[in-house]
Amino acid sequence: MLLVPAYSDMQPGEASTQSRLSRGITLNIPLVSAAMDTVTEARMAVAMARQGGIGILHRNLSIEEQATHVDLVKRSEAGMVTNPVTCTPDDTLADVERLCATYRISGVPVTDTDGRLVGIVTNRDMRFETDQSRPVREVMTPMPLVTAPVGVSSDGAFDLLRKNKIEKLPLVDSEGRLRGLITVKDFTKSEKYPLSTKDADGRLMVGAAIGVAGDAEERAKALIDAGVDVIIVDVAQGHSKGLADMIGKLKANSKVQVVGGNIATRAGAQMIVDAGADAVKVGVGPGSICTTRVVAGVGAPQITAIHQASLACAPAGVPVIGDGGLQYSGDIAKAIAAGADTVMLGSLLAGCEESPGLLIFINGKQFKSYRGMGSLGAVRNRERGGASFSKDRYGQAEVSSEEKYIPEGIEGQVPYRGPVSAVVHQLVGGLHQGMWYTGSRTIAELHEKGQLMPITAAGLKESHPHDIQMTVEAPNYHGR
Ligand code: RVP
Repeated sequence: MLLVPAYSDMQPGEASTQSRLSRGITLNIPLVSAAMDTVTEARMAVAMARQGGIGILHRNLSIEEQATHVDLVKRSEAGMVTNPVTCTPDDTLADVERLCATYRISGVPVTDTDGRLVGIVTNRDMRFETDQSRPVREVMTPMPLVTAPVGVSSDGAFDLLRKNKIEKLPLVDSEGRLRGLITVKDFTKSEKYPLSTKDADGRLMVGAAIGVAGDAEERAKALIDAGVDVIIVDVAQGHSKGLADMIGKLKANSKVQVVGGNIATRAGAQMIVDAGADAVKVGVGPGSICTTRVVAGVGAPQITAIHQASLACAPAGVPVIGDGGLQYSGDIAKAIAAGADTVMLGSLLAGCEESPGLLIFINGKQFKSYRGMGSLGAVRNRERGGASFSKDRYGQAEVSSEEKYIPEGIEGQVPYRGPVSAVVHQLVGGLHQGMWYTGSRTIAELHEKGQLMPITAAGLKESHPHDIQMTVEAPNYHGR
C-alpha cells in the first residue's frame, strides 16, 4: 500500500502528531512501545514517555517485579514525588547506594519510624566516605533543612531551590512528616522534554500488560496500586469471552484506563468496544517475530485489520492501536490513514539503548536480541530463572513442559540503533513528512484525507532504493 499524494498548503513542521491512546489519555506523539520482554521495562517506558509517547511494561515478570517497574517510572521524573524513596538513620551507606542505583537518584531524605524528616543524605555527603558500613545518621545533613509546605507552587519551589543553591526540596506537613520531594532535576527535565506524557501530578505515564488467566486480577490490582495509568489486557486471541470478561471486571472495579486486544476484525473490535474498553489493539500475525499466520494459519493483513477495527471503534469514539508490522516511519502514516490512532512498535525499538538486554557484537557490528513473546525463549525465560509468566498469551497456560509448547514466535537480533530519542526523532519526522504529502495538519485530518492505494510487487520494488549498492547507511533506512 502507498499513501496517495494530495493537495497541501502546509509545511511538514506544521503537522500536529497529537493523538489519543485511549478514551482518557492523549499523547503528543502516537507511538507506544510493545509489551515485550526485549522491548519495554522501566527504562524504555521512561524514555518513551519523555518523548511524548508511552511504554507498556511486559508481563513476563513476577507480579512484584512488574509493579516495581511501574513504581520506577512513576518516580523517575515528576513535578513532585508524592511518595519519595526514603531511608532511616540506622541504614548503612551501602543501603543508600543500592537505593540510589535502583531508582537512578542522587540522594534520599532520612525519616524516623514516624515518617518525620530528620535529615537528607545525598551524593555530596557520601562522596568521600570509604566505609560503606557507616550508618546514615553519622553522614547525613541533619535537620533543620530548607523545606516547603505541601501544596507549594512550582515557581515557589524553584525559587527556594535557587536561593538556597540546593538540589532537593523536601515537602513536610505541620507535624514535620515528609509528604513529598521536589528536585531541581525535575525542572531541567521538563525543559528538556516539553512533549512528555504526564499524569495530573506531573509524573510520567506508564502502561502495563496483563493476561486473562491465573493471577491476572491480582496482577492488575498490584499494578493499579503502584500507580499504573493504563492496563492492556493482552492476549493473542482477543476476540474471546475471557478478554471481554476481564475488561468488564477492570472497568467495574477501578478508574484505570483499560485497553483490550488483539483482534483483526470488525466483529472482534465491536466485542471489545461493547465490553467497555478505552481502546482496542489490533494485530493478529503482523509482528516481525510472529509465526501465528504460518503456525495456526490465522490472521489478517494489518492495513485491512486496522480499517475493519476502525469501523467499529470510530463511531463509539474508542481509539485504535495498530500493533505490529511497522518497519519504517512511512508505515506509521499508513497505519493512521487506515484508521489507527496510535501504533505499537516492537522491532523498531528493540535495538535501542533503553531496551532490556545487552549489546551483542558480531563481526564488529552491534546488535540487541529481540524475540516474540510466544517464542521458546520467552517461555524458557532464562533471565528470570526459567519462570514463564506469559504462556497464557497464546492460550497455553496449562502446558507443563517446553517440549509440549507450540511456539508462535521466533528469536533473533536487530541492529543496535542508539537512544530512543534519536530513533523516535526519525520516526516522528517521517510521519510529519507523510502528513505534509497528504495535506494533513492533524491526525484526524490524516484519518479523513489519507487515501491508500494498493501496489504490486513491481511497485514495492520501485518504492525501495533500487539498482544501486548502498554505501552509506541512512538513519531511517535499513534496507529490505
Ligand atoms: P513488530 O513491531 O513488528 O516487531 O511487532 C511487535 C508486536 O508483535 C507486539 O506488540 C505483539 O503484538 C506481537 N508479538 C509479540 N510476540 C509475538 C509472538 O511471539 N508471536 N508477537
